Amino acid sequence: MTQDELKLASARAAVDYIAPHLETGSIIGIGTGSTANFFIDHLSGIKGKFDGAVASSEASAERLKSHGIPVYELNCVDSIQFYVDGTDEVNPTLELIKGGGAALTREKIVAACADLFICIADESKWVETLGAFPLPVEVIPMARALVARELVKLGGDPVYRQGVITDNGNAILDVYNLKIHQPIDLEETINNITGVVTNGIFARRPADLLLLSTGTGVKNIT
Ligand code: ABF
Repeated sequence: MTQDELKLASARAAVDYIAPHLETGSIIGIGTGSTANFFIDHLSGIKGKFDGAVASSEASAERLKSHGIPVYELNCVDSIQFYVDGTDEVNPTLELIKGGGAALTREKIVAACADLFICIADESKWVETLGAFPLPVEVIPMARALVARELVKLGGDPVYRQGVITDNGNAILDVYNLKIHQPIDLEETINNITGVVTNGIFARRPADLLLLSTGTGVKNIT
């Protein structure tokens, strides 16, 4: 199977997983990226079974609207039943590195509101230890150099993602060569650097369920 076929299988599995639980009034949180796009496209087939969605990016909001799925502001909904999103890396305790698509802050906010966070991924995203994928850090633009110096003190090699402005108007630093053996500690340490908006470690609030697509089928991992 190609990587896209694996992503599609994971996205389909997520729709199959949530469909029996949806009811009038259900709101689904939607991630960003190519796997999330497959999920949005497949979700449109059951759009009558839930009320609408909250999107983690302008791109996902546009895609949802193009399918006729209502998109709500997060501040206007009481609860999010499921948050479904892809990832850049996932470890055996379902801690993640996210943010390759620059949507990490909104993704983390929507995930924080969700009753159940379902991560959808192909097997290339599975790692024993997080950190081979450069860690994205969203920063207030005027603090970019300050934050970069602090990240070097933590042992990382930050690289400014040229030409990228997040949906929140901020910059992204991609941090190479971090060994992330204590994901919760590092997530908190980086978040405490003045000028950091958020970082792409999702460990304080990891995924609850991973639908990992492999050549022999989709595995449900909790
Ligand atoms: C989002 O999309 C991100 O947090 C992650 O960076 C990326 C994964 O992309 P893809 O699904 O295209 O591999 O979920």
